[in-house]
Amino acid sequence: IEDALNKLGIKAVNDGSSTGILHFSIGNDKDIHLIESYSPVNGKLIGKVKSSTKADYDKIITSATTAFKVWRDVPAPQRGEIVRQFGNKLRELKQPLGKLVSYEMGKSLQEGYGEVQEMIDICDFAVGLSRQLNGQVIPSERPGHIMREQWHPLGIVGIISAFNFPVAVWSWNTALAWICGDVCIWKPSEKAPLCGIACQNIIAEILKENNLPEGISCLVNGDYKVGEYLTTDDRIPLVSATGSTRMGRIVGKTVAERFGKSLLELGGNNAIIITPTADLKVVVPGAVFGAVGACGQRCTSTRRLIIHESVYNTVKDAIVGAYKQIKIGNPLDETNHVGPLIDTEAVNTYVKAIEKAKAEGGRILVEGGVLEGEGYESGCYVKPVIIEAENHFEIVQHETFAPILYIMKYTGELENAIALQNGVAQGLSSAIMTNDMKEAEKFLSYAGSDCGIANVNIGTSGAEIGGAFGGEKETGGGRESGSDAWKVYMRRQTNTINYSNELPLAQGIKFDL
Ligand code: UN1
Repeated sequence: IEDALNKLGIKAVNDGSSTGILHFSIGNDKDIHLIESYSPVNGKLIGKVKSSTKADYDKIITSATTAFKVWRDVPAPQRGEIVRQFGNKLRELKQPLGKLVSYEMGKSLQEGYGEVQEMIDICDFAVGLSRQLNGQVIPSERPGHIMREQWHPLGIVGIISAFNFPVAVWSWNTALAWICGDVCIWKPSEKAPLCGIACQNIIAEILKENNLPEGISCLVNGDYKVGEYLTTDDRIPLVSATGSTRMGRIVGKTVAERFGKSLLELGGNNAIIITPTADLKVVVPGAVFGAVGACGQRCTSTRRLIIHESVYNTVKDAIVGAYKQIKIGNPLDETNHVGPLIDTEAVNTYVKAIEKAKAEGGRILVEGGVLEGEGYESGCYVKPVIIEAENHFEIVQHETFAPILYIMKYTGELENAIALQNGVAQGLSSAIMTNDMKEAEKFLSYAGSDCGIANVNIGTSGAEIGGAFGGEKETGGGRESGSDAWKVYMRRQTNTINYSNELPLAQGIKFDL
């Protein structure tokens, strides 16, 4: 990992001195608070990062404000060129950055690389988009008039991201925000601060090489208190926040109070419906990867399987059988499927959730437990669990960020499965496994899944960047990444232009003087 850190320009420190906020001075010494980043892989300290003070924040916001005035003057396709260079740098650094993601956050190395690939993909997408921030021309009801719509940069975009996708979620926001002409201030999760510094180093170098102000990309570190600097600051017109519903409720309210916009990407409680015609070859890897990938810490992780009674036992046996093959261990070893949870607090939450499910009447099909002994010294490795449960159990209604899969039966028609699937407070991702065209279309119809993402014959996780990503209900309603998600990073302006010599009023109103 030292080699990866070196390539990413991070000097690991174990001596109490600080790293981070590389581009802004450190403020008053007595205010210094260090965030320690421990790897869940082996429990070792990777480094310490200085938590931003209010004084740091004030400097940063000034730097961002000045940078915005420069950046908005740069034509959009040229902004795209900067993002293209950023994407190329990520291609070069995919190995070390993917490795750092895996080491600091604990997801498998493959998934760490996959996350960096998502960053590269969104950069490519943003480069193309930088020539397509098109508005519309709208026919006017008045003679000699024309209407049009323009998209202007918003200003400073605040980004609050979670530990589970410590680099990709930032890039989905920032790559789009940049080509839109915005500048960004990012507060990464305090559980993965080194990933934040690595990304900041990469973009800072590119900005420098292009003689652009460093304030185009700013980094602040710290916990929710630092997040509050962003949410309460009316110089920040948009705050994009990814994390728990609890966090989103506070962020949404605080930002709305000052009439800011927020883009919320919150919890999921994602289900796969498995119908009588489902193909087991697709069901098993789809469900298992969905449930145990990133150790159940994706917001798109599969939490529930809703299986038709006629195939219930067959599907259950196949999935339980597949769980026996899962190898749990050091995520940097590519023969392992599942790495650790983020920290021991997450382990406690996992343990408690299993107890609660049992107390509510859940039946354990694959036993869980915290792993001990050689290779598991960090105390963060747990066994993926399968529990037969009912949808209405309180614990099933709740998102637990851990590899716990609840399975349940539906009887009769697909409508019954859809009712279960929609019968939770969250609305992020959903899937149906079926070879029946009518069932697939019904699931995708207005009467089907109520989620932002609805898939057919693939699982709930692993979305491509080209689509808009996000969900309804307690998931927060935000959309980021592909499709026309860019529009949230811009302000829309409607123009009516009169090129006649008269001044006719709209709606035929007469106002003769
Ligand atoms: C998240 O967990 O916050 O669809 C994002 C997926 C990934 C992104 C997940 N592309 O699973």
